[in-house]
Amino acid sequence: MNYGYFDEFSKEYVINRPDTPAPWCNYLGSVDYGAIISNNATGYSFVKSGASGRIIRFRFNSSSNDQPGRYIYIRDNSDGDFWSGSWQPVCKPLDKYKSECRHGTAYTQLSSKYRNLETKTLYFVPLNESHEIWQFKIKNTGNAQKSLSVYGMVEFTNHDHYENDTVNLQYSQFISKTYFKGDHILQVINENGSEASSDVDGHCDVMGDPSCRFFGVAGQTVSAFDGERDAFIGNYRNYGNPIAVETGKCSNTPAYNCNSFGALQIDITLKPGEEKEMLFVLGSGNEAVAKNVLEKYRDKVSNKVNATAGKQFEALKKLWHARLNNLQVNTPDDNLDNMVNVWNAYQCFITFLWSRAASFQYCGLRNGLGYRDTVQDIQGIIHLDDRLARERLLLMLSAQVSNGGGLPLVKFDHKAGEVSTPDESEYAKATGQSYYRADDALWLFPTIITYIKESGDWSFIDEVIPYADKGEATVYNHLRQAIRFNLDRQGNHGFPAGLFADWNDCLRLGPKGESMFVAFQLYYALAIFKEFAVKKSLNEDAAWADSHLNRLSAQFEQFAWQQDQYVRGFTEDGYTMGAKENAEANIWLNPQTWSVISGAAEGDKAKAVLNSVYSKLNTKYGARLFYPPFKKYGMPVARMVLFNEGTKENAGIFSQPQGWLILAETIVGNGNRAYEYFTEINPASMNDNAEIRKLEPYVHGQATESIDTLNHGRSHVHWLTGTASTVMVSLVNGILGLQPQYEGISINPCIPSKWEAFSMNKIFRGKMLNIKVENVEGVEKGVKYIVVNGKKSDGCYISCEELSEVNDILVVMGKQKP
Ligand code: IFM
Repeated sequence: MNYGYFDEFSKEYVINRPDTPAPWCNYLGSVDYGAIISNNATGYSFVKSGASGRIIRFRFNSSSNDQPGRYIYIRDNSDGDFWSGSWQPVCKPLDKYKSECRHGTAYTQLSSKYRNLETKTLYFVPLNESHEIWQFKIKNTGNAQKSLSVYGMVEFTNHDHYENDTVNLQYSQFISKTYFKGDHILQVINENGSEASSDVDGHCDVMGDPSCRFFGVAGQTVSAFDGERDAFIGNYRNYGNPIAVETGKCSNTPAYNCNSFGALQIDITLKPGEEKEMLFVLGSGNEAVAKNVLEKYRDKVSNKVNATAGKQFEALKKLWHARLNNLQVNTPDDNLDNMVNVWNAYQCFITFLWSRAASFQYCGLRNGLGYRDTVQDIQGIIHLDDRLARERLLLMLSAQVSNGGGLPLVKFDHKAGEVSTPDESEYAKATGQSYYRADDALWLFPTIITYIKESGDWSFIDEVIPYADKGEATVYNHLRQAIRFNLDRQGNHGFPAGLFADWNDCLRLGPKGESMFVAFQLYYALAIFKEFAVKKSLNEDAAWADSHLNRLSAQFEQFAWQQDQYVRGFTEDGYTMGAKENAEANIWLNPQTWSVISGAAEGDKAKAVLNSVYSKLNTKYGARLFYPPFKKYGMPVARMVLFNEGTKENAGIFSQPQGWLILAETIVGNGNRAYEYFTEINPASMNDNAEIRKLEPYVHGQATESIDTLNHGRSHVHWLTGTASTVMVSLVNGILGLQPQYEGISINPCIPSKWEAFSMNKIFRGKMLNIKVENVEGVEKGVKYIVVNGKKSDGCYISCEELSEVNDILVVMGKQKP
C-alpha cells in the first residue's frame, strides 16, 4: 500500500493519504532555530537546543501519532462545521476531506479541500531568522459567500527546558504568563528574573532568567485570542474538538499559573472565487522583536501580507537545491535516483546539522555531538559541500584529546584547549560519559582522506589544530596520535582493546578484551596514514605504518580467521565472540565488511567473507548484524542481550552497517549483489509496502526488525542516523564509482549487470562533469576506456589538467583485456 509518491522534479515527497502508518516528518530551520513537522502538522520547535530551548510542546510516544503541533482550524460560521488545514487533529472523513502534504527541502506545504474551500499552508523557517512562518491561504471555490473563522494555535512550553516543562510542574506552571498585544500573543517566562542576563533574542537557558516567545499574525486582523490552553480546548476535550472552535469564539483569556498557549482567531468573509492570505509567525523574542518581525511581513499601506515571505521562501529553496544539484544522477532505477539526488542527500545534511538531537524519538536531551557519529556524518555531505565538511572536521579535530582518543561527547559550546577529558571527573559530571570509546578518533581517517580528495585541499594535512585538553598539532600528527591511542591500548593477542565500546554501543570488551572491528579500522587508518606519509616523503613514518600493517595482517590470519569468516573479538576472560562454534552470535556482519573495506582481506578471502554474509545474514529487508541473536550469553559484555531478539543491536537489521556491506561488495566487484542489498534497504523501494516498513519511505531509519521478531521489515527511529552517510558513501563512491583523487577523479562504477547506461552531473572542484556511462557488455565492474571532451584514454582516471569548465565525459564499461 502506498500513501504518496516522489515528485523528483520538485524535489518533494507528496503524501496524498494523510493516515500514514506513522507521522511522516520533515525538518525546517537551522541550528539557530529548528523545527520538525509531520504530514499532519504535528511536531515542535526549538531555539538552538531541543532540550534547553524548546518553545512549543510535543508529547512523545503518545497515542494519536504524537501531538500537538502547528494547527490551523477553519470554521464555517453558517452552520458551525469545522475542520483543520492538516487532516489531524479534527480528522474529517477522508471521503469528504482531501489533503496533500508536500515535504520539500526544509519546507512543508499542506493543502486541504473541504466544502468548496481550499487551503494551502506553507511552513518554513526563513534563512538566518529565529522564527517560523506558516503562510496560510484560503480560497472559496464555491458559488456562495462564506463567513469563516480561522484559528492558528500553538501550545507553548512553560519552560525553555524540556524536562522541566514536562516533569517539574510544581515549578514550571507558575513562572509563565501570556499577554495579548494586538497582532500577537506574547509569552513571558520568569518575567521578574534578571533582564540583564537575557540574550538578544529574549531566549535563555539559565533557570531564573526571563525568556519570551510570540505567536502572531500578519495580513489580517485578530478578532479574539486565547493565551491559556484550557480556555481554548476546554475541559475533557482534545485538539480535535476545542471549545473555542466549536462555539466560534475564543474567550480572550490570558495565561497566569497554568499552561501558556497561543490561539488567534481571525474572522473573514470570502466571496465566490476569492482567496485571502495570512501569515502566522511563531518565534523567540520579546515584544519589540515580535513587533519588528511582524512588521516586516505586512504592507504598510494595505496592511496585507507583502512579498517578503515569498522572497524568503525562494531564497531557502534556491540554497537547498543548489546544494543538492552538486550531484544529480539518472539511472535505470528511479528509486535510487530519488535517494541520491534528493532524499538521502537531504537526510545527510539534516543528520549532519542536528546530529542525534531532535526528532520524534530523540527529545533533545543529548546536548552535544557524539564523536564517532559526527565524524561519520561529515562523510555524507563531502561530495555536496566540502566547505561545510571542513568546518565541522576542524571542530572534531579540536575535540580530539592529546592522548589521541576522541571526546565521547563534544559539547555544543566546545572550547578547544580548555576542556576536561574522560580521565577527569568534571567531564563525567558534565556529560555523563566517563570512558573512552575504542573507535572514536579512527573515524577521522576515512573522513579526512575523502575530504582532501574531494576538495583538493592537500594543505589541510598541515593545518595546526588544538587538542581538546592541551597542546596542538598538525592534522597529520593528530592522525598519528589517533593511531597511537589504539596501539597503546592493546589486549592479549595484540589487537586494539575494545574499551567501553567500539562502533557497537552495546559491546563492552574492556581494556584487555579486543575488538576486531577496531582492529580492521586501525588497519585502514594505518594504510591511509602510510599513503599520507608517502605523499609527504616521510619514509620513516611510512615504514612505521607498514610494520604495524604487516604485524596486524599476520595476527588476523593467526587469531581471527576461521575458514570463511572473521571473529568479532575476544573478551577479557578469553571467550571468542563470533566464533563459528558459539551457540549464539556465531557470525557477525561488521568484521566481514570491514576486513574488505580496510584492505586487510582481498581476493578469495574477501569474496569468501562476503559469501558468508550473504548466505547466513541476509534477509529480504537487509542483512542482520549477527546471527543467532543473544538470549543466554550477554551481560556484562554483550549488553545487546537486553534488546528483544532480532531487534537493534541484538541481531536486528541495523541500518548503518548496510552501507558498509554495499561498499564492500562494490570493492570486490559484485555489482549485482551491491545493488540487491541497496534495494533491500532503500526506503523508496518500500514505498508501495509502506504499511510494513511504517517509517517515512524517503528516509533511512536506525534499524529494521529481523525475521526473529513479530514484525519483520518494520523500521524504527527515523531521520537522525549514521545510515544516511554510510549508504550515501556506498552509492556515490561504490555503485556510481565517483572516486576523487588528489589530482583528479576516477570514475569506476560497480553496477547491476542489467544496467546498460546511466548518466551523472557532478560539480568537481568547481567544474561541471557531464558523465555518461555505457555498459553494453553487461559487466558489473570494469572500465575499458574513457573519453573526456573528445579525447580517449584507457582506464577510468581523469586528471584535473584535462578538465575545462564544462566537460563531456563518456565512460565505457566492459570486460578488460587479460
Ligand atoms: O554506533 C552507534 C552510534 O554511535 C549510536 N547509535 C547506535 C550505533 C550502534 O551501536
